[in-house]
Amino acid sequence: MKIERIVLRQLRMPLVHFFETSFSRTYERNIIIVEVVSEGVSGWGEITAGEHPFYNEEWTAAAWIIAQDYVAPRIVGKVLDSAEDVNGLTRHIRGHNMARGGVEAAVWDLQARRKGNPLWKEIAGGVASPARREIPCGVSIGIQNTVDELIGKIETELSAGYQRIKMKIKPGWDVDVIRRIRERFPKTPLMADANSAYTLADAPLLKQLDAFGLTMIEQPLAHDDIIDHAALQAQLATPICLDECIRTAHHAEQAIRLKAGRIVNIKLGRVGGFGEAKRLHDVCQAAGIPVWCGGMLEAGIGRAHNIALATLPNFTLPGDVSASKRYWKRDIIAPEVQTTAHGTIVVTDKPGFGYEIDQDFLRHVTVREETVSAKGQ
Ligand code: OSB
Ligand code: MG
Repeated sequence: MKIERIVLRQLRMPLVHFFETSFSRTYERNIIIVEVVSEGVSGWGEITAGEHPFYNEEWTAAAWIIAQDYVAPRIVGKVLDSAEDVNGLTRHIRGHNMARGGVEAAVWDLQARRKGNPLWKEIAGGVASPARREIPCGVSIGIQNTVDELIGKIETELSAGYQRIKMKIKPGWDVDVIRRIRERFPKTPLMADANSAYTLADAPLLKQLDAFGLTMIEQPLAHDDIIDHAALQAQLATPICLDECIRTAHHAEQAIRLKAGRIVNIKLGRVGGFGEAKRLHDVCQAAGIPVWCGGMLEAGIGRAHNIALATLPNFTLPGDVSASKRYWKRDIIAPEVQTTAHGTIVVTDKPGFGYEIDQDFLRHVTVREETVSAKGQ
């Protein structure tokens, strides 16, 4: 497939409710959407960088420059045998996996649409049906102003059917909060995500969480650390799930070798797209490490890509893939992503990522647009 042009669009979309992690509170997302065009067909991807370089080193403004000046020019004008090629063509760009991954995912969507295949089929190498037709869904609930507000949110999500509750924690919003939540919800599968807010010196505090039967604690230590996580895991009964520190399949191999965690959260952007996400999935599967699909407050395109990813066989745990309406008054895809009463998303058989772009609304929320074309065109 000859890539004729890549259109980048920056969107501004207010969240229906602020989302607070240990590193910041977000009210509005600035998302970059990638459209890759070949012979009249468009493939779509989403760059999942946040508004600030706090989750990892990427953020919208930098991701835009990397996508426009480094990633797109290496893809536009090329004839690709497969979407697999994008990773190799951009791998020498150090870091910036989200910018690379948004473009890579768009090329996968393009490839699927050109063949009339659903994206899940394309990424799984043409299998007749996905490993699962319904994706088990959990929710990630940010830090609230009060524990009572958090309890209210959990009640809402459980009555919507979601299968597990993830809470964000940070120093000062941890053991006492989780204790109250566990008392109020004795049987609910609960987990906590610290987004790197602690150090190994906090091991005694984190050990107190063992009393609450959490299914896992996500990325308690530094965003780039594996070694201290191994030391911490040796002291905790609660399984550690790694997020930020796993950016490649090779990182997962190293983390598994060191016993730095027992579960891995796979995010398409963080690892640079479907090619690396699949390799990472396979490494974990071979080692008996279950994975689940993480989220980055995506709009519909990123959400739909996550659904496709979560059909792969080792995504056995509920992910942070949830309904559009939890984040958006109106999404940029139609229909919006919806969940069943038992907390699943049903995978579609439509071509590509399986939903339509709501072009009117996309235009409405676009604040910046730039096209990268092949030289001489
Ligand atoms: O660490 O999983 C995370 C959102 C922004 C940045 C990091 C994370 C998150 C989430 C949200 O937990 C998951 C979602 O998109 O629902
Ligand atoms: Mg996380």
